Amino acid sequence: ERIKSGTVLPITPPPTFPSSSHPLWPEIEHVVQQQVEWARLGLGDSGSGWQLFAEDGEMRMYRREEEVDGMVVDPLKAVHIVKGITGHEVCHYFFSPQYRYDWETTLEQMTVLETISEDTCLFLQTHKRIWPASQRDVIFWSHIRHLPNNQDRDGPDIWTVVNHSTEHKDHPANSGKCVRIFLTVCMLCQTRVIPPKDGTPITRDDISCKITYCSVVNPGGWAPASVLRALYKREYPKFLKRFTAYVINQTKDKQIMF
Ligand code: 16C
Repeated sequence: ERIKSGTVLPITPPPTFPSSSHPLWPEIEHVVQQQVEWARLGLGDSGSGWQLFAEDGEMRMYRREEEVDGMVVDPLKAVHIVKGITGHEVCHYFFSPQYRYDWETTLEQMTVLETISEDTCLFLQTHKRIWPASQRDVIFWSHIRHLPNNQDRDGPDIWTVVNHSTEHKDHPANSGKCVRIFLTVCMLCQTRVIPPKDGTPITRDDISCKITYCSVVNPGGWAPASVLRALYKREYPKFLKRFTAYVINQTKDKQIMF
């Protein structure tokens, strides 16, 4: 139906490693589809409603001011173009638990509560406390997916990671010292390759990755709007710059992972 009506939004193919019997699976399918469509829309026509709040080289970060019950839940969209790395590499380092302490500076502790399948995990994370607010924790499933481009032969493949809050019976929200955060995050990556004209093999100089990072975080408990917005303004650019530099550094002497 979508192909007939000519829209460019992808139909999300089934996952490479089906975990379709897991109780979370219908939600994962739905949220991944929705987040990929939202990320691919970019800023929409003329970027309406999106405020640029940080810019550094190719990186641009936009937010919309939104509050729910007086609590800041500003949606964020960031776009970045990074030379020398692929979307598969970006998503691999973003998804895989073994690298998280290397790049996630606000992290205090990370636990993998469940490995649902090779492409889907359940995480419990506690983050550093910002005085005088209470410490925050979060439980989310994380899913990595390759979306091959079979509709537009010239268009790039997509790799994505989607993180979305969920519950866990052994870790009820707000039962200990932490206030539970709720989040939805999507990292969407498209790789551009310009093969050398002389026919020599593709090197890291010939590739770049367009990253779209979208996030909505509900802080879970009240914190002053000005403090939260100042925190976003400082922490999101810091995260995306540090994380992409980390991927460049990790991959520079390795074979390109397309
Ligand atoms: O997407 C990112 N990371 C993923 C893997 O960890 C995942 C998790 C995101 C958790 C985001 C919540 C972070 C809460 C941090 C609390 C503040 C600590 C600041 C300490 C400063 C020394 O998707 C990358 C996430 C980049 C995070 C940017 C910061 C977002 C601030 C959210 C504020 C929440 C309320 C804080 C209450 C005062």
